[in-house]
Amino acid sequence: MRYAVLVTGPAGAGKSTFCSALITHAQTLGRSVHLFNLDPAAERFDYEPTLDIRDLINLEDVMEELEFGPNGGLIYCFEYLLNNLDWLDDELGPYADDYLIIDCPGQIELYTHVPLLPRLAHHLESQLNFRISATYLIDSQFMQDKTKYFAGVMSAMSCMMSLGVSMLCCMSKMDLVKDGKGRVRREVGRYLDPDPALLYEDVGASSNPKFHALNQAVVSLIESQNIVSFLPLDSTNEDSVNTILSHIDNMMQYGEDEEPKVPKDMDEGGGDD
Ligand SMILES: Nc1nc2c(ncn2[C@@H]2O[C@H](COP(=O)(O)OP(=O)(O)OP(=O)(O)O)[C@@H](O)[C@H]2O)c(=O)[nH]1
Ligand SMILES: [Mg+2]
Repeated sequence: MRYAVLVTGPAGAGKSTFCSALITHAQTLGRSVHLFNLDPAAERFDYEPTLDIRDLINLEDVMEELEFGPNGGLIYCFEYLLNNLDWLDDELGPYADDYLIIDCPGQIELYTHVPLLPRLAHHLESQLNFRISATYLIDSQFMQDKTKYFAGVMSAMSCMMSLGVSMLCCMSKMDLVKDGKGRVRREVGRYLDPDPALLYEDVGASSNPKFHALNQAVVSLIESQNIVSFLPLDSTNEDSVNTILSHIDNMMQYGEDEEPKVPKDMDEGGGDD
């Protein structure tokens, strides 16, 4: 069995940092994990990816040669990948029993408007025998009031619906929201697993009255679906990364019938840089 976890979330949420922390940690556990960079615009990595969309197509070249702007260029890159999935099949050939951590780009519309991730997930599952899950990261710095919380929840839900795989929602950079005594600041902490009663209260307090009914409907949705409580993530803390890894493993039922493996020698860089 092969496993892949898509690390998704808006720009700057901490996806690449989390990927590096996750790989570093998994390797200390003796696990064979590989980074797959899916961001054609990525510039540098703490951790050299084993698989890299930039080996297939590079945003800079597309913008230069085809005279696309950055967004059109990105979409072109993904359409190119989807039309050349045999490249992926070849690249993934040598990693038969491995665990892939897929660092996704931060443009949310790529998850929903362009069916890149859903189609990629489907291909990995149905053609390449992967078990897939996803994490969705939201920056805790934005979780300071109810409207931002709603926006975050809605974007997480839309990603979950378009991907159609089990998804873990994380609030990233939790080290930045501690008070002087190391406790998570209250206004952020309450959005980790929010009490609907509090959200209802908030709804009445601050927003434009025109939107009360809509806001209340969103609160009921959050309450009834119970799918978007967030796990705290601090990529600078190995215990925190370990907790998230355990949740991901559980979601994919990783290791229920496997032995831990010694990491394989990886093909350094996969060609010229
Ligand atoms: N303090 C702290 N900073 C973090 C953490 N995770 C990420 N950062 C910082 O947040 C910034 C963005 O992190 P990235 O990992 O590049 O975010 P990303 O989601 O990959 O960004 P894009 O690929 O541009 O969408 C960087 O300056 C990181 O150092 C964290 O857990 N704690
Ligand atoms: Mg990144």
